[in-house]
Amino acid sequence: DRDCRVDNFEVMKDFDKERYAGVWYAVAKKDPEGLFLLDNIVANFIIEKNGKMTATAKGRVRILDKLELCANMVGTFIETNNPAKYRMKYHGALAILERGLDDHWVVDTDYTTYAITYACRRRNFDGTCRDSYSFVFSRDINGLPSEAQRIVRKRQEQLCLDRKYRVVAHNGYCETN
Ligand code: FEN
Repeated sequence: DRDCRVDNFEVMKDFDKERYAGVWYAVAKKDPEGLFLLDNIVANFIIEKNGKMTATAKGRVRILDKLELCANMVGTFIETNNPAKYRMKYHGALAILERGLDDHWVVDTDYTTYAITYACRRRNFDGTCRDSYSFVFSRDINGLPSEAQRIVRKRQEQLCLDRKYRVVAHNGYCETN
């Protein structure tokens, strides 16, 4: 009954990047395999004068098993035929940080309260996702109102990721480091 094939996931219809721009706080995330941002994740989406979307993201990382730092990541977004489906090229301000090219799908947003994004890095042969990550973003660092939480939970189920998310803590780490 539930279709977990990535190509059949619904994404935001008539996605408007101008309304999406600005600061979003990650309040929950589903991690991919390997290295990732730990917590204190804040993204700032910008529409450049040429109309292209870029973003910066900060988040705490632990490198070399010991050292904690605040990673400053930069993403540039490549548009596709679907306005809610981007390819995101990203890199860190520090060379030790990972770089890559991921999907960046805006699954749902009301632009003023919540957003949920999805990236599938590796697919199984049946079209389901082998390695994904997903963010629940909020305009408010303190989290989402219950109406938005209800919508987000439904979207998480539709992405076949229900109960895979962890809360993203915010303690100001990346404002001082
Ligand atoms: C997103 C918001 C829009 C802008 C960007 C986003 C994605 C950021 C990603 C960050 C990955 C960070 C990693 C850090 C790292 C969607 C939030 C850009 C995908 C992988 C380590 C950890 C340990 C180590 C080296 C590097 O590289 N961490 O020894």
